[in-house]
Order: sequence, then C-alpha cells, then structure tokens
Amino acid sequence: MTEALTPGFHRREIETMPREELERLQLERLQTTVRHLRSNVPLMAERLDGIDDPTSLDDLAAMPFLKKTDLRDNYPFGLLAVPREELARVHASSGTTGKPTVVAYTAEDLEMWAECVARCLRGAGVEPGWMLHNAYGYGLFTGGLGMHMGAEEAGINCIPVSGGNTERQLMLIDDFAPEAMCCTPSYALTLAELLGEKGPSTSMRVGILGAEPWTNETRQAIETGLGMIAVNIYGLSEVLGPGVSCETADRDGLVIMEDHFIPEIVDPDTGERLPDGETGVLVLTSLSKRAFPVLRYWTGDLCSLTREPSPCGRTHARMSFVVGRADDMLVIRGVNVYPSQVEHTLVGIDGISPHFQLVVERDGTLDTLTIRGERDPASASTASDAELVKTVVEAMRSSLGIGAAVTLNEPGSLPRSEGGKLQRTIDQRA
Ligand code: DLL
Repeated sequence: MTEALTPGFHRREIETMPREELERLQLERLQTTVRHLRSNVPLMAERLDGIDDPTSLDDLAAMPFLKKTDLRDNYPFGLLAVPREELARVHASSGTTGKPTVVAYTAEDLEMWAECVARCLRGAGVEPGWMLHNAYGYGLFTGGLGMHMGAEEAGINCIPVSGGNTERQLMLIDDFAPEAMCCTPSYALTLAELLGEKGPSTSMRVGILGAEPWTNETRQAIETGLGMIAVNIYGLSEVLGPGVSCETADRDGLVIMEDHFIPEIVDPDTGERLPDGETGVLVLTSLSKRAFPVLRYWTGDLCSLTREPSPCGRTHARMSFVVGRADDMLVIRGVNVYPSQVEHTLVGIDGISPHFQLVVERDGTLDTLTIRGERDPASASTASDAELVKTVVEAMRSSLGIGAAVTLNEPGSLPRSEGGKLQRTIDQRA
C-alpha cells in the first residue's frame, strides 16, 4: 500500500514568493549573469556583441542559444567564467562515446545546487532525520554526489550506495530500513522485479526518480512494485545536475527552481518561444551560477510549462514529464515516434511487463519497427501469447499511427538497468 505524503519546504519564503517579486529577482540576476558572461567568456562576448543588456525578461528571447556542440567545441574548460583556481568541483554529462561534456562549479555554485536538491527532497515529502538510499552513480555523473549534497543540506542521512550490485542493495534496504530512495526509474523497475512475488515489504515511502525519460504508467508499476510514492526529478549537468526541477509529493508537475533558472519552451524547428501549455524544447538560463553560467541552453528535452500556482502553495513554474528528446525522435516511414509513446501504450496493457526494447531496421527502402516485450509473470491475465501480441500490435497502430512487429520474449530476458540509465532503442539503420 502506498501512503500519501505531504510536501514540505526547505526555503518556504523563496518557494512561495509572489510571482512579481520572483520575476524582479530573476531580472536582476539575469542582468548580472549577462555582464559576467560578457566580461569573462570570450565566445559569449562575441555572441552578445550588438545585443543590449536585458531591461525586461522578454529581452531574453533576442539572445542566442547555447548548444551541446558549443560545449564540445570548447572542451574541456573553454566556457568557464572564472579562473580554474576558483573551481571546487568538475562533473561531466553521461554519454558512452567520445569526449564527455565537462561542467564545473565554484564552492558557491555547489551550495546553490545543494539548496536546490534539498528543496526537491523536502517537497517530495522526505523529512529531516530520515534515511535516503542513494543508488545514483557516484563519480563524474552528477546524480550521486548531487543528491548526496542536497540530502545533507536538508538534514537527511544519505547512504552513498551508488549503482550496481543489486542483491546487495536489497540487503541494505532490508537491514537499514531507509524511508526514501533515489535512482533511475529503470533501476527502480529492476528492484521491484527482484522483490517479485514477495512484494513490497520495504520501509520505503518515497522514491525520487529521474535522469531518464519515463511515464506515468511506469510510475504506477514502480509505486505498486515498491510500495512507495515515486516523484520525478529532472536536471542536466550542463545546467546543474539533478535539482533543476522536481515534483512534490502531490505529483502534479515538476516545480522549477525559478529563482536560479529561467525556463522557456521553444519550437524545435524555428526556436520561437511557445506559450504555456504547448510542448516544445525546454531552454534554460542559469541565474546564479558563477563557474559555468549558461544563457538559453538548448536542453533538447521536450515538455510544456504552466505558471499556475501549485496546490501546496509553490509559485514557481512547473514543467510536464519530459515526453522525449528532440534528437531521440525516431522517424519511421515518415512518422515521428518517441520511445515514451511506446512505453505509455505498452505499460498500460494487462499481461505485459514494463520492460521493453525498440529495434528499428531497414529492409530495402522500408523502415521496420519491432517492439520487444515480455509477459508479466505477476499478471493474472489468461490471454495466450498470440492474443497478447495482437492486442499490442493494435494498440501500437492506434497510438503511433504505424504498424509495428511485436515479439514476446522470455520474462527476464530483455536488458535491465543495473543502476544507471537504460538504453532502450536500437537503431540499426545507420
Ligand atoms: O541525468 C542529471 C540527473 C541526475 C537528473 C539524477 C535527475 C536525477 P545528465 O547525465 O547530464 O544529467 O543527463 C541529462 O537526462 O537532458 C534529459 O534528457 C535526461 N533527464 C534527466 N532527468 C530526466 C527526467 C542527469 N526526470 C539528460 N525525465 C537530460 C526525463 C530526464 N529525462
């Protein structure tokens, strides 16, 4: 049984600040950031040449975007806005091939980050004095250390377990009885599966899950499997690490730390700003970072925004779940397909487990999509394999708008997360 939790606060006065006051603070900090970038980052001085300092938040729309390729082209430290001696920490974004994307922090930047994560944890319902089982990887990846600092800032006892060695993780969860855990949603599914029929006898009341796209359907599977509520935390190393935004225990959109970041949603093709409620690319501007400030960073993540106040009294903008990345989009026979659409459809079907893989191949000139799924051994569904496959094929045709082949694999045979992010798409067309 998952039990409701009440969202708490870490810095209530900031988290519930009237919007007018918040926007005044954002403008002041934006002006400081633009001046800092002009004076200390040659690339930005060049790009901002001829553009006036902002006198209103709307002026941001006239400023240039910063993209991942800019970080790559200036690898490793070309975009730093402080001398190297002032750095306290370096991290890098995940990615398995080539050079990583390097980011850096001053001691003050780390304090700001810890405060953002502390707000996320308190909002998710984690109480000071609780124990947090932290299964995000420790290392260059921002997940482990980012969550760790935030927990300490909020007076939460963080167990630095890191990823991998799943049997041992389950033993520690049994023995230490943590009230909260954090890891990727795919790893939470792995843990839930291993608990299997024994069911969720764990002490955990809330999981703070993110670092990869997931859906509400997967959330339900995790909540049932682990007997806790699951909240979505978002972030990226280029902008901070975990803690740019996070759902509260109300699970009603991810609250953005707007005193430190300005969010915009733009059209993926034209870069034009889109109104609240419309889905487009999330673009983020940092307002308080010193070592590596970013102006209009093009995250590539697709979502929408609302500026309606939250039921718990928070006034900062909220973003929706990320529905995919502009560059994760598969174009199959001319139709745009996001892996999250498949997940959304598949995980809702009785008899099918939440583990899947997408394989795209080219047969002559024709692209084919195969969805590899598994039967859910825990489901009471009596449908035959053939009937299940037919159900999935029909559901996919109506949700994706294209035909897909569906295979049912041995339960447990598809790849599982061993602690980190899980790559679910295999595109063999290249
Ligand atoms: O994944 C930071 C993080 C750690 C976030 C732990 C949350 C928890 P990167 O390795 O730089 O940083 O990867 C950033 O991961 O641009 C998104 O595409 C994706 N991502 C992160 N959080 C979410 C989420 C960390 N909640 C990239 N939903 C981002 C969907 C997410 N995608």
